[in-house]
Amino acid sequence: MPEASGGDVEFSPTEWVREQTQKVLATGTTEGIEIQGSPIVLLTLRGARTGKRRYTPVMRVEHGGRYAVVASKGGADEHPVWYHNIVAHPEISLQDGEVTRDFTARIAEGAEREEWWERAVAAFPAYAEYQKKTTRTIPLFVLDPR
Ligand code: F42
Repeated sequence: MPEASGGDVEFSPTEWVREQTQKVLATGTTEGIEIQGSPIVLLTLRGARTGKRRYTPVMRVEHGGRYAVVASKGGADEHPVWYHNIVAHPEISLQDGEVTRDFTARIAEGAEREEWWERAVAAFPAYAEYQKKTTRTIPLFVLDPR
């Protein structure tokens, strides 16, 4: 298991996020990791500037083999840095349980966003509170399998 950042891989500077990420890499599964009783998935992204590989855990929002990714950052007023990484490099990987698949991410808008936002809040009710905390519309990416 990679213990520290370096080379082409960078881990989150936030300790609890880094620990959850390294647990997934060490055990080979996202199973057993929950926040407020909800499961997570692990994204592999490319840094917008550096091109380095970055792991980003997010809540599991799944429907019919497709996923949504919610750039909530706990209701902060700015997008998480990884939002910009996905916009720059939308071809990403997602690990759910032991399975890692490749997807292309795109921002959802209008009715499609509404539909997925409801699924997201059902999967992780705190998203609704996060949206109330900020004036920005929290971005939601839909992942299409590729
Ligand atoms: N965050 C969410 O937004 N939504 C979720 O559903 C979510 C769930 C979740 C579940 C488990 C868990 O452990 C964490 C979870 N998080 C969730 C937190 C998420 O993983 C991120 O930690 C959080 O959203 C903050 O993201 P961030 O990208 O803003 O993080 C900062 C602290 C960070 O890591 N910064 C890096 C740094 O080194 O400062 C980013 C560096 C980076 O990406 N650099 C780019 C590059 O090219 O390498 C360039 C950036 C640029 O400026 O162009």
